[in-house]
Amino acid sequence: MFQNYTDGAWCEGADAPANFPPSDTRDVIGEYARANGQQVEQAIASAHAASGRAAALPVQQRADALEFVAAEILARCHDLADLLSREEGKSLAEAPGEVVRAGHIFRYFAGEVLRQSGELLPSVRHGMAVEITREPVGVVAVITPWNFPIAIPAWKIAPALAYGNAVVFKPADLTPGSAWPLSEILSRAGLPSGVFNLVMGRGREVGDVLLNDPRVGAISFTGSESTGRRVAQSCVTRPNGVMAKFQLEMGGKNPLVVLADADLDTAVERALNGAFYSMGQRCTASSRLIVCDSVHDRFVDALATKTQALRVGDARSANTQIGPVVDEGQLEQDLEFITRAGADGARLVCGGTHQPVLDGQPGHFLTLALFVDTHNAMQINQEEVFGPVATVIRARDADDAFAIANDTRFGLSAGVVTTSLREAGRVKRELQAGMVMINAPTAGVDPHVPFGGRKGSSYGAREQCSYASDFYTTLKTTYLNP
Ligand code: UN1
Repeated sequence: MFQNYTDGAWCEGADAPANFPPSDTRDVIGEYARANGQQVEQAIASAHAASGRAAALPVQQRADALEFVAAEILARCHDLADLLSREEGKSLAEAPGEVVRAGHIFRYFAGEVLRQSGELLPSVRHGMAVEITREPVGVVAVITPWNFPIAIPAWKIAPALAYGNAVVFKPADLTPGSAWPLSEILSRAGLPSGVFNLVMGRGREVGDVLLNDPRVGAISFTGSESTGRRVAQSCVTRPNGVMAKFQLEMGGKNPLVVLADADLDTAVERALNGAFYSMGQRCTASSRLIVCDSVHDRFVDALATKTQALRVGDARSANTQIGPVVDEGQLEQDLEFITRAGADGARLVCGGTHQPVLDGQPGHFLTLALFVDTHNAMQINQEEVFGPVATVIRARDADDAFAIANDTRFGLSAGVVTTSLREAGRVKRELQAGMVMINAPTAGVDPHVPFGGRKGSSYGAREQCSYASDFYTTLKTTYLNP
């Protein structure tokens, strides 16, 4: 049984259900403790008591701890990727990339610990000076989704610790297996007791306690829009009247625009990658392919052929390119979206069928769905599916394509495929998204630059890199009159 970690000790949960992998539902990964409310409160109390020690930890020791975690993740990449692939269903071709990214993020923040600085300015009042410094927030709750079960925890926990906070980490209930080794490595990193805590379990139980406890000063959340809204509401209506800081990464309905001058092979490759890799289970997935009229038919033909050629199967089989959907609930949701799109008049070119058994294994397999003849107002183009489902929207020209691309409540990532430098510059200015990808897939981001979106996709400070300090620290302005 895999336990929770509180105040420097491994501890029981209220129960410990088994965790089943999506590629073979007969298999069991392990039994992972689920904390009850009281146990979550103990983890918060332990983080709260340790927050002074976290802030006072000498920077070299902090940097060494993060470097230790980075080195061990990278050294164990093969095994961690195998576990990730087995648990979440990301193919073995993709899983190592996520693990390496987690390692590199810890390494980046190990360096960042030693690069913290402040500012010293002359005051407008004669003889006085003003100093601007950053201080830790205190206790940070990290609430993460199942789709990047090691990289997203890494990009929240590493900066939280780097900037001197204590952490309570609540991984997704579907993927505790990938969160657990990361936590186990952190438990041996030389951090004082209570600085890092792990509480596994369900959002409604564990998450809600974290959201409502006034000792938690900041909540970093990635997940669904509806849960994001709940996080925001509870952070601003805390019973003690003190609002918590919060940072939300939620959905996307990311457009990939294919302009008339695009290189077609590039366009098809970017669309395949963005729409279907990681089973489309990425908030950065290219779910709307907006294609200019003059290249539309050729693009659709080529994309349909390549989509059907992608091999769906057991995530850990060597010739699988796309694994299963993460669980039964997500599969049902994907199928509902597919049925509704058909009823709304979208034409299914290929895929969209559940395969209950593949490679001789019972799993949540879904063939890759490509819809054409869709309009932007259809539900399939307005709601995030979070599955291997892509739609093509025909645009008259570039103006029409950009207008469609922006006609969404989301604004995380947006891509364009073009050979024109002029159009590339225009797209950078006009697309309403936190991240713009020119001739690159909308998904798959670098670890050392800001990550985040606009509109309904995100709220609060950006994640990753030195910009993460905006969330994980609070500024202090000191006036010095010598
Ligand atoms: C990526 O596209 O590389 O939940 C990362 C998600 C995002 C991470 C996407 N927060 O899908």
